[in-house]
Amino acid sequence: MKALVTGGAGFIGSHIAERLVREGHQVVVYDNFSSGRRENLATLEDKVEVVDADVRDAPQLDYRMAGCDVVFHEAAVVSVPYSVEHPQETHDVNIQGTLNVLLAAKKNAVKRVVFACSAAVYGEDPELPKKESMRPLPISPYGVEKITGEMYLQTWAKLYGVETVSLRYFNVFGPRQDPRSPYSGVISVFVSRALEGQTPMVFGDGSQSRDFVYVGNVVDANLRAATTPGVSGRAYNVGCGQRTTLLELLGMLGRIVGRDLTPTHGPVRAGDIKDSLADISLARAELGYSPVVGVEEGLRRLIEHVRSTR
Ligand code: UD2
Repeated sequence: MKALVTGGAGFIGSHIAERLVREGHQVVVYDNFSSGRRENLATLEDKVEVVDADVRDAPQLDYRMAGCDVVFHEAAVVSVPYSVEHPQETHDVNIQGTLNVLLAAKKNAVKRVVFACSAAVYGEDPELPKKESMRPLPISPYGVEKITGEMYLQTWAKLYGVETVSLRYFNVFGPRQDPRSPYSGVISVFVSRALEGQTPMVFGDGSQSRDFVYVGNVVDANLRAATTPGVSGRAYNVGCGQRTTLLELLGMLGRIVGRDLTPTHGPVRAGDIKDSLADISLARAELGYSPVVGVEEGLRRLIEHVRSTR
């Protein structure tokens, strides 16, 4: 098949592109390189078509989608705090950009669009685990943008016969997640600190928990979402179905790197939720998804990767 991956030079998008190429598919990487990086495509040189363009550029998207069977829409401004500071910009990229993808998909008769949604749609409702049937209650522009994208997808499936699947990612981690941004995921920050001999900083007492999911599992969910029949218009949680506190995470990391990683503590980060956990039974039942790489194994792979690229 021919696939277009928006955000294909980014953290998750580049892993999807890599897997598609490995399976013999034709791939167009569509990325404006605002957070995506050329290095993320190092293994794909000459194997993919790279388009340096923005999802806000509707004519360009339309043009590049010609002949594509599937679109993986990973491009987004992915930071919750950034969306709070810059709601207009994140609206333009995350909502208008998604609408542009869907318009182009309809025009080009793309068979299926798979969308990178987020656990941010659940907001701060303390009920755990999160199930797809719960009412979305986002508490940030980012969460509003992601649930809006998802609703557009559902509408497209009903109105225009473009098949769509939305994947609500929990805390994804793995190689190529940039540790240098102020919005970096906690695992990328902790791993980079651990390997540089620095002390990690925990915001709060470290008892907060997240459903950390290794990027390889997320790629697997994407491929299944693209190819499983009879799931159009649906949304699925993509996590590990297991909760890890930050202190447990540091314990695992310490064992792997062979160092004591007792952290320093700072104030609780504004807007943080306490706990997060996905119910992944729907994805298991309908997509055959299974998070085969657990958190600890994922950490090992990430550390191996970071060490090998230093
Ligand atoms: C995740 C997603 C975000 C959105 C949100 C929805 C990532 C990177 N972000 O945000 O896109 O979907 O979930 O709820 O997956 N922390 C520290 N020390 C550090 C960095 C972070 O203690 O140096 C804490 C932080 O305060 C938080 C936890 O680690 O309690 C996880 O933070 P995060 O930024 O990795 O992810 P999260 O859950 O805020």
